[in-house]
Amino acid sequence: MDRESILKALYEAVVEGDAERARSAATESLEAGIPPMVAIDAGLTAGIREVGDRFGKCEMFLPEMMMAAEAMAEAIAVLEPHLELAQTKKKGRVLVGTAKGDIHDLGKNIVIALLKVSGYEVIDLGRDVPPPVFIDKAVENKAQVIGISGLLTTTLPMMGEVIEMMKEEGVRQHFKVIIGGGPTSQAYADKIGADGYGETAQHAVDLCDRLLGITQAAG
Ligand code: B12
Repeated sequence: MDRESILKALYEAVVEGDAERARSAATESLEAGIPPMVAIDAGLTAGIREVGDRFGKCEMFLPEMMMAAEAMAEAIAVLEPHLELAQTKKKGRVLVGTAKGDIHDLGKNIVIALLKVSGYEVIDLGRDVPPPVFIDKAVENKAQVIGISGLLTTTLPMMGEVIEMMKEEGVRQHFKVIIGGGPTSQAYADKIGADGYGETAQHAVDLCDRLLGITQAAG
C-alpha cells in the first residue's frame, strides 16, 4: 500500500471503530517509513475528528465514539515506541493531566509522548484530576510546568480553579501553567491567567521550551 492508502486506512479504522484494522494499519505505516507523528496526525486524529463531528450531528452515538477511541488508542500503542527520541539531555519536568470531570485522554497522551521524546521528564496524572492534586503533585515532584488538558466546555472552569488555588496557596510563581484541548484557546488562557495555550502536541513542546527559556542549542 502507498502512503496515502495507509493514512486512509488509519483514518477509516478509527471512524469504523475497528481496533484490529487500526493496529495492522499502524504496523504497515511503520513498515512504509511513515513518521509516527504523521500517522497520528494525518491518519488517526483526522479520523477521530470526523467521529466527533458525526457525534455532534447525531450521526454517531456514544458506543461508536467509544469504539473509535479504543481503535485510536490501540494504533497509538503500536506507533508510540517508534517516535524518535529527539533529545537525550533532560530539559525539565512537566506534569500533565486532564481537568476534573473530564475523562478524555487521547490528546493528553499524545502531548505526553511528544514531550518525552523531546527531552522532558513527564509525570502523568491521568484524567479527571481534581485541582488540588495538580498542585500537590507539582510541589512534590518539583515540576516546572503544569499542563492541563480539557475537552469539555462544562469542565473548563476547573483549569481556572487550579490557578486560583495556586494563588491562594502562594505557589503560583513556582510553576508555569499551560492549557490545551478542544474548547480552550489563547483568549481563554489569558482570561484565567495561564502562561500559555497550545493547539497541538507540538505546540505543547514549543510552549514548554519557550517558557523554560530552552533554545535549539540546548541538549
Ligand atoms: C474520543 C472522544 C470521546 C471518548 C474519549 C476516550 C479517551 N480515552 O479520550 C469517549 C467516548 C470516552 C468520550 C466521552 C464523552 N464525550 Co467525547 N469526544 C471524543 C472526540 C470524538 C475526540 C477527542 C479526541 O481524542 N481527539 C483527538 C486528540 C488527538 O485531539 P485533542 O484531544 O484535541 O488533543 C490535541 C490538542 O488539543 C492538544 N492538546 C490536548 N491536550 C492538551 C494539553 C496541553 C497542555 C496542550 C498544550 C495541548 C493539548 O494536543 C493534542 C494532540 O495534538 C471528541 C470530538 C473532538 N472533535 O474533539 C468528542 C467530544 C470532546 N466529546 C464530547 C462529549 C459531549 C462527550 C460526553 C459528555 C458524551 C456523553 N454523552 O457521555 C462524554 C464525556 C465523558 C467525560 N466525563 O469526560 C463533545 C464535547 C462537547 C463540549 N464542547 O463540551 C465532543 C466535542 C463531541 C461533540 N462533537 O459533541 N468522548
